[in-house]
Amino acid sequence: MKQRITAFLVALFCCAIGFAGNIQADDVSLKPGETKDLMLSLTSAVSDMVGVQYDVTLPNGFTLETKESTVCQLSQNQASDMTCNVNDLGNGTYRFMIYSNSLQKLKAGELMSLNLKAGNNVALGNYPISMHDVAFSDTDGQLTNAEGTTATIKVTNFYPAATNIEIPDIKIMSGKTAPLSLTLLESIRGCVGIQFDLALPDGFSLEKDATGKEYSISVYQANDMSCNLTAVGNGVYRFMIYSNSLKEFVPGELMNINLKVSEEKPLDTYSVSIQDVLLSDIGGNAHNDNGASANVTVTPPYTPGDVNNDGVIDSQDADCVVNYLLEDAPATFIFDAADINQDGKITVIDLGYIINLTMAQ
Ligand SMILES: [Ca+2]
Ligand SMILES: [Ca+2]
Repeated sequence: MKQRITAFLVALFCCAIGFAGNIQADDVSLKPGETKDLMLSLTSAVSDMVGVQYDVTLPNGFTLETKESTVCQLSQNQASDMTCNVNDLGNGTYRFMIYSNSLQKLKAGELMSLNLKAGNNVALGNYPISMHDVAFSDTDGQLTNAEGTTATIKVTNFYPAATNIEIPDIKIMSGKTAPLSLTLLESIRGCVGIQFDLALPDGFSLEKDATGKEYSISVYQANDMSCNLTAVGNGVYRFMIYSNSLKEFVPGELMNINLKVSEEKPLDTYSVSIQDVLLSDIGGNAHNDNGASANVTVTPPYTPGDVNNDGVIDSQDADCVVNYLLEDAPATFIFDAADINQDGKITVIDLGYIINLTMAQ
């Protein structure tokens, strides 16, 4: 094997003989932050060759990711005894040396694939990736050069599916405030910001919390996120959330909004919606998201833990929950007051909370 490599290296310094083929790649489309296979191919079969060497130069912002601890995956189209060496020459250039240990010919078609990754902050547009300084070495130590080729990397929009924002149904006590939680189903990369309108029915409003804001950005998101809030009128509030450093919006909790309902609002279920959702990238390209809506149910006033609604939290409330769990429902049982953890079920967990509350009285 060592001799083969030596013969190959010696051949690279010998003079060229005629055209033997070339290395090429198909154009590839990527989103910022995405990794994709980039297949390199031979334009024609190359017989009696020890191997081929070529350089691949990536544009700024792109890298090759390793897969099974190498960046070079040889195609199964080629002989099974092929070996690939790769050297990172710096400045985005990688040198590949592919050789067959048994002098089998290189077949036309797929040669090897690379895991090409676009950086999170790569701007949308077209970028060249070049295969150059191609040299084929034959069994006599003769060298054939080829000029190489260029393919195009198209960095396209980063947008997730058109429905990416979700809000769950919630209950809110008459005259009180409850958090409305917004979540993202997919990450959003290379995004300057998200803008959306929150439409509330009559009788609902936004309430400032102890920090003086009507909302809080989730701790799961980048810590440099900012938010502007504008009352558009007619119960519509416009939120604009943006990252100063083009950080990724990660899937999961995005923000909580402090929703308030007036005491006069009849006990019923109402719909709140997120609409006119816009995502914008650094190129000013915009994308619409379908938004979301949720049911908000206004419940009678109650005190969490005061299950029998007699104005105090004591052992009778714990007894009520025990009876409820034993399917011996008490005459007065305020479900929402008993469901302390608000998961829609009465369990021993709620009983534990209530016993805790009675001891705190
Ligand atoms: Ca009570
Ligand atoms: Ca519960």
